[in-house]
Amino acid sequence: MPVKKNKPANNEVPESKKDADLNPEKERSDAQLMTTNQGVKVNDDQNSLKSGDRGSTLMEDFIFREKMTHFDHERIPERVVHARGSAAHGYFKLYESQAALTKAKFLTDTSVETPVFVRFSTVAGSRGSTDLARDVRGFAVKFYTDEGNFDLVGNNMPVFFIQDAMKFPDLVHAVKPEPHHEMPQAASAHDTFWDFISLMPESTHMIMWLMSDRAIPRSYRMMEGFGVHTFRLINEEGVAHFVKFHWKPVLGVHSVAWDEAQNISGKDPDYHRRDLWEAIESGAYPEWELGIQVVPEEDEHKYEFDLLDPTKIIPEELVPVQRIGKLTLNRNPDNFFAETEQVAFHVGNIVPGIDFTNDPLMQGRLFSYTDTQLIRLGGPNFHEIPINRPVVPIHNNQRDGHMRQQINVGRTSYNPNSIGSGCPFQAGKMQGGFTSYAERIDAHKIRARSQSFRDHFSQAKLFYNSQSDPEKDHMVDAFSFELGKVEIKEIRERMLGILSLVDMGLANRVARNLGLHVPAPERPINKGVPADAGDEQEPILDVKSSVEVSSALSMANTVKNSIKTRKIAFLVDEGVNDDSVVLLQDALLDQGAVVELIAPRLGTITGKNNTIIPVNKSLLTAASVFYDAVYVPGGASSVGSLAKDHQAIHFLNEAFKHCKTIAADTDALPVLEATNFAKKLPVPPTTDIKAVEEGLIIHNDMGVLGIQFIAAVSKHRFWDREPERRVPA
Ligand code: HDE
Repeated sequence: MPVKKNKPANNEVPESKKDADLNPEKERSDAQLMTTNQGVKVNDDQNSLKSGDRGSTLMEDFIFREKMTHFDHERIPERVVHARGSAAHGYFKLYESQAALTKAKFLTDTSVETPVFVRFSTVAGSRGSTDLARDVRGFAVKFYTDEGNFDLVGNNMPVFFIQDAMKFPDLVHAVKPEPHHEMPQAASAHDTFWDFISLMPESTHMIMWLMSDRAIPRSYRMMEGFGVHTFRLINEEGVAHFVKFHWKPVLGVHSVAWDEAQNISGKDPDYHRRDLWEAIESGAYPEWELGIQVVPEEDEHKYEFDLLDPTKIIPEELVPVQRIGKLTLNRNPDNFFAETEQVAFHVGNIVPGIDFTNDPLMQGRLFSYTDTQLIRLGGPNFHEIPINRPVVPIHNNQRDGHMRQQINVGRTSYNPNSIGSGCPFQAGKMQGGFTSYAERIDAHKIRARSQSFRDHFSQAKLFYNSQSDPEKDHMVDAFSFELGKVEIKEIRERMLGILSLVDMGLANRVARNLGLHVPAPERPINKGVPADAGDEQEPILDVKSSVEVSSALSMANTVKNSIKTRKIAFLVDEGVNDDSVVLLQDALLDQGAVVELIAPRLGTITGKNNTIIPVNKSLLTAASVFYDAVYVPGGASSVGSLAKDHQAIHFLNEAFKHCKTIAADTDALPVLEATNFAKKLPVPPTTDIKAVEEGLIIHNDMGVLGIQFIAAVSKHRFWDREPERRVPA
């Protein structure tokens, strides 16, 4: 039975046939008429049935009751984590067969385009919370393969806070708004979170990622994704390899500044959702390459970390990432609820050729996802919701339950049977039936953590040491901000103790901002575990990472060769030099950037050559934080007006503070001279080198200005400007 993925038949009137004639007596086709959910035509949708024209509403009004009952239940419980999300459809295409590693068809057949649905999310906030919270981002991919659904339910950070799923409810209770007053929303900067973290040294590596700029992405399209756990790939011969999955964004990995993130949260909490939606609508399809790190089974114990420990990466210097295919998102959902909200991902959805490992975090997840979806999606049949259905037919003996869609025919719902001719039969190995990897297990039943999981600092150090100076500064700021919001001094001190075991310089800088001293280092242990419970009280091991610096961990080394989809603001007013506007606009659009003209008011303006130019946004609704760069064209009257406009000057000050490229025609200099960074302006005309080093461009040759501007915008940000940024904005 072929599965219809989207748009189940409904009676919606197609957009193009919208009819403004609301005359109730007009002849219409049945398809245009309203019905109840039982298909009964409704003749009055405006009034309930009453006992007299001023009488009470009658219980027998089935039309009213059905409408209201449905409305009452329109909301389903939000996800307990990852509640805030946005998604899109697309496809995955393999570059080269991976048959040597796996028998999974979507990873061996390069002719197949596997449909996917991808949902990005924040973790801690509620459904309506801001996109720009400092948080981990979910990166969940459902591959609708010809052998069933494979879900790669990952994050934008390659490690996790805890090593055992047993601790997940505690972690989430600690980070969610505090239970007595339900504050703060979508924020980790509060006592309970840092209380927990400071008592869980295993979270130290993840905390480094969370306090880095990875936690405030510029766009979902510009972040990496990771499967986190080590999985297994199994080939036709049954040979297994360990594998880590990566998603590498074609546009590179970029973030915003923390001050900017906070600003965006107020001005457009839907910033990432809008960005994803608009990019896809405009045809600038987001793309990621799928990468794998492969470790042969015999190398399981080769490294100083345990492959099963989800608080560890495999540094790319030890095992390079091979790029094996590309994911492209090319279609926005038709209906947010039906698709983005109702999609149910599960780490346990795997296909033949892929298998689990004994990572205790992964093992716990295998239970949690179905369990949570049973309640969230109202029963055991959520796999029948269109977005969750596989593209291959389903045949089994599962029956009935809440909201069953399938009408099973016949007498048999058991196996083995003879009455139903034995159907459905089990698929033998030759017919692609799933067989688990026959891992040898010979062990005692214990409730404890492996010794090999006891190093909590080597990779936290590796991460910190791999950051560029601006990135380290941002981490100091982030720790200072978050711990500065913590009210209990002992928690702040305990955290400083943990930081001192990562890097004394980091701990001292944060301590200074908190007005505290770094306490004498104490070897931390996982606190609160009774001495007789396993061996949790054992000290943490002092392991040294065999890689000291990994360039893949710093965003400074990411792809910086394109301005595709970057948003550029042109600040304009009456009398603007329309030649400059058109020339630069054309050059930028040609490179795939998005240009918006911003003026003191909406409508149109007249250029100095009398061109009528439509304005996209007014200074009242636009803000510099929505753009990657700003350009101020010349034109005496426009320049004169903008130089006096406090909103235009604020726009520029803020763009400077957030280290963005700023360009102006030489005759627009008076506008830049009215800013707080006037003293830092280069003497025009700027050189190519200076432009790319500093991101400040002043030129009157539009050809040169265009080249310098494009080169500078592709660098993303000029973080080196920050130490001097003490520019009020
Ligand atoms: Fe999840 N996680 N998780 N998680 N997770 C959920 O499932 C859970 C973990 C991740 O867009 C829930 O349907 C446990 C790691 C994503 O719909 C829930 C543990 C990683 C999403 C759940 C983890 C993730 C979820 C909530 C510790 C990265 C959103 C709603 C053992 C590899 C998927 C739901 C979407 C969602 C449990 C840890 C990624 C409660 C118990 C590690 C991207 O089942």
